[in-house]
Amino acid sequence: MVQKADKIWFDGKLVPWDEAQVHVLTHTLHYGVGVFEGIRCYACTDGGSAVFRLREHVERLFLSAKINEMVIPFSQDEISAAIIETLKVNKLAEGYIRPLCFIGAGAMGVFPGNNPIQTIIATWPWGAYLGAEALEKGIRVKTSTFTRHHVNVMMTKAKTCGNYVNSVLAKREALADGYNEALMLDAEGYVSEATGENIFMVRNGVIKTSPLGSILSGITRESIMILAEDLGYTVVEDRFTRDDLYCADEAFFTGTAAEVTPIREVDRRTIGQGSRGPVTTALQEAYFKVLRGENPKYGQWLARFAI
Ligand code: PPE
Repeated sequence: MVQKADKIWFDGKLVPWDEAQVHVLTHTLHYGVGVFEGIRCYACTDGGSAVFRLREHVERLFLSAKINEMVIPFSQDEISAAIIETLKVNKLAEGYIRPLCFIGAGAMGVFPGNNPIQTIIATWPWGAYLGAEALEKGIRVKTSTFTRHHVNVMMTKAKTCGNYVNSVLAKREALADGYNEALMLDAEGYVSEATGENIFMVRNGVIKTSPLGSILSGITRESIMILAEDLGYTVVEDRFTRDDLYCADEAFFTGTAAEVTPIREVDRRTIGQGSRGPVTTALQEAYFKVLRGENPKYGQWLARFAI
C-alpha cells in the first residue's frame, strides 16, 4: 500500500488525500491517454532536500502531453512550483513524486472532444523499487514473452499511461516466473528496456546502452551516461542482443524509481561474477553523491527545498 500523505495537488488546489477523486467516466480510465512522470527527491547531506532534475522531468511531462495532443492548462513553472509546494505541505524530505495529466469526463468514445485536461501531483515515501537488497546484490531478470512497443504503435518518447499495459503484463509474468524484472526486446529482437527502467551492459570496460528508439528517454539514463564519461569510461548508444547481454561483465538498470540496480542473472545465465561489479558500484556511488548534494559540479541538477 502507498503510504498516505496529507494532501494531493489537484488542478491548482491542495485537497485532502482521500478527497482526490475522479468520475468513473474519466476518459483516461477508459482509453489510457494520460501522461505522467516519476520524480524523486532526496534528503541532502548538508540538510535540506532536493528534487532531482525537476526541470527535465516537468519538460518531459509537457512533451509527453504534446505528443498526445493534450494541452495542460498550467505552465511548466507552475507545475514545478506546485511540486515543491506539495512536498512541503506533506513534509516529505525524501520520497517519490507522481504528476499525472489525464483527460477528464465529458464526451465518451475514442474521440475525447473538449473533455478537460486535469492534473494531479501526488507524493509518497518510496524505498528501493526492486527491494532493499537489489541495489547491493543485484536482481534476476527474464526475457519477456511480450515485445516492447514498436515506435509506430505506441509513441515511446511519451510517458503515456496506456504504454504501461505492456509493462504490467511483462512484470506480472516475470514475477510469476520467480524473477525480479522483465527484460523486454524491441520489435526487431534487440534489447530495449525493462518495464520501468533503461538498461546498460559493460563489456571489456566499455559501457553500452540501447539507443533511443523503442525506449523511454530516461533522465537517469542520461545522467548516468554523463557521470560515466566523467569517470573516464567510454559510453556508446548501440543496439545489442540478449546473447550480447549474457556475455556482459556487468549489467544494470537505471530509472528514477530503480535508481541504479545491478543485474546478476539473465535467463538463468550469471552475469559476470553474479554480484554488483566495479563499474556499477562506481556509477551507483557517483549517482548517490549527486542526489545527496555532495557533488557541486551537478548542483544545477538539484531543485533545493526545505520543509
Ligand atoms: N523506461 C521506462 C519504461 C520507464 O517507465 C522508466 C521510468 C524509465 C525507462 C527510466 O526513466 P527515468 O526515470 O527518466 O530515468 N519509470 C518510472 C515509473 C516506474 C513505476 O513503476 O511507476 C520511474 O522510475 O519513476
